[in-house]
Amino acid sequence: MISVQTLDEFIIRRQTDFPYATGELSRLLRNIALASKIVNREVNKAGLVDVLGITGYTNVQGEEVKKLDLLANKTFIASLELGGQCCGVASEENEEFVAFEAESSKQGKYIVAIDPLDGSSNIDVNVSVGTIFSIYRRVSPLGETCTSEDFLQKGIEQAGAGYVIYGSSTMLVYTTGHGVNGFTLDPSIGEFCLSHPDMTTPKDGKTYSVNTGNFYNFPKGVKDYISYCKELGKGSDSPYSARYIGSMVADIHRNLLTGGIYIYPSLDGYPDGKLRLVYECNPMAFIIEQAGGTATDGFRRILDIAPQELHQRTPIFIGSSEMVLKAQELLDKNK
Ligand code: P6P
Repeated sequence: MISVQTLDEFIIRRQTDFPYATGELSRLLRNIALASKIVNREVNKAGLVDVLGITGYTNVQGEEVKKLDLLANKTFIASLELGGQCCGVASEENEEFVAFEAESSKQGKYIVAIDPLDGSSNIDVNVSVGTIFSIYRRVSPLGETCTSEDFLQKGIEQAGAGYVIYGSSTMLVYTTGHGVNGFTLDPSIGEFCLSHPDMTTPKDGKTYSVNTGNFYNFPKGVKDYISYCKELGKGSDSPYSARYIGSMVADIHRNLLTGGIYIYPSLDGYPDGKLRLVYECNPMAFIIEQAGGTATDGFRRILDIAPQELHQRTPIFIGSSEMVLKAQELLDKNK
């Protein structure tokens, strides 16, 4: 009988990684996992009940907000507020961070930044979507409401980060700085079970994920890297593959497992690209680095960038180190 290790059991067992741990980070991770099970239920039945479609609202990004976005946002914020270990949440869906006012919440040691449902444009066409979360120890005093400084820490300060991919199966992948582990949801028991222990990403790969529809709007170095990938395939019996789902979590998850690079660069009209530093790029960069990969903005390590505002964007080159370094080499040539 193969012994199944649930996420709860794993978190508690690994709590010893933190000799001074009081169990609060463990409980916070379990709150996130609980919320993701609820979101998973809604995502899986989205086609059956009226949770699809547009709410008529737009979020701070000016993107149409779909009902599942709102539901996911409320679910994660509620679970984190009820859990008591978190004193506030920043979300893609909220212009300002949410500071929890309950006295018990003000004692929370952590803050969370989250993209509750990334890739939501794929919801209506049944393509994988994801949740991305980033956990920091607060820098503001315990017992007070959290402040913007809590949310504008460099990515290198993260206490934890993870993503949930709602795909052919639902997986939760996370790190607390001691490697990366993946858990697959077993709906028959409602538990995330350890399925991908100690995840590492190949140093090199042959998959490049970038929206080549923007090719003529990319910087020359990015164009040169895409051409380089295509050139390597000429006459080769194992050419590079272009794989782009339009869902960052799904693309990066695949590349983490099989090797590859995901690129969302700056482009004409979007000097900082599209993806947000605080709740998309930093958590994914922490995970990829912990798995042995690399994440930069084309020039600087993502985790070293000091955020200036909550929803700021950054270009991102993330994945297998050899591929990111090659892209960076071509960018440097065209500075
Ligand atoms: P484009 C989804 O909206 C997202 O934030 C990422 O998940 C995805 O990789 C990217 O944007 C897709 O953007 O401009 O290529 O459609």
